[in-house]
Amino acid sequence: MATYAIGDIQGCYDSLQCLLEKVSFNPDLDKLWLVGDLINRGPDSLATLRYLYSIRHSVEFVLGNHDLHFLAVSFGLRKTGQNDTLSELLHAPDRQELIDWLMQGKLLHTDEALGYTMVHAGIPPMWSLRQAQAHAREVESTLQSRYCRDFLASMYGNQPNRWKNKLIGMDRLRIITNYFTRMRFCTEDGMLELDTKENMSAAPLGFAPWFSFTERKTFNEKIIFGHWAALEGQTNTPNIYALDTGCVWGGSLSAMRLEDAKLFSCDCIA
Ligand SMILES: [Mn+2]
Repeated sequence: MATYAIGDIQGCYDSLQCLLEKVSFNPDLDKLWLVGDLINRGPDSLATLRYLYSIRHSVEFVLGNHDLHFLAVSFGLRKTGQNDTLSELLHAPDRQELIDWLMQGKLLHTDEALGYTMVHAGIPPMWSLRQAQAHAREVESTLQSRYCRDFLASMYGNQPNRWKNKLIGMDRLRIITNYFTRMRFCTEDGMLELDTKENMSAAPLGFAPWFSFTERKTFNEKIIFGHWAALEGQTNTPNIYALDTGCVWGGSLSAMRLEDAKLFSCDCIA
């Protein structure tokens, strides 16, 4: 049995199947970890989600910004954008089952025995793993409560852009969600810059990649993340594993076997 962490699939179903064949994935024995952005922008969001749901007992996943966008659209709170490829999924007869499954998604998953933590975008430098877990649970429990619609309606926006323990209500949930699902660049005390999407050398003045701070409280944790295709899988940082290799942009889909950190990939099949 092995555990494979897979980068942002974004509806690239054929590439996912290629990768699973390459590692001889057996859903009865092996586990899949998915870093989020399971759907959208790519060609086959519905097939991807149906397949993952069919093997859900072998899957651990965290929600990405595209997954949350789909949930907001499915609740009628947002309109699809011109680059979205969600309409087949939105009109599928089994969409409610798939939505209900996504609503159970986490923002952070840790396996202490394996020694890895997975998030979609990152963990801000000033949070320990314990604090990050607690803050992730705040959003997860809201998504699974009767306030899920209010949350999805209020989660958009770039403010507040700085963490304070005393933040309450939707402001608090919004910045937690932005850290876990949208962050690339920040300051050491967690001020966010959410506009820049290029690689590390494009850091805006005063900002740096979230994982680059040597005083980061999770410095000794092994962290798997996606979201940042421009990194092309390179972080130059020990214990920090970037798995989004831009499949949906014509790159590749990557997997890491957690037991030995071996990497596998399949070129984009468009
Ligand atoms: Mn993303």
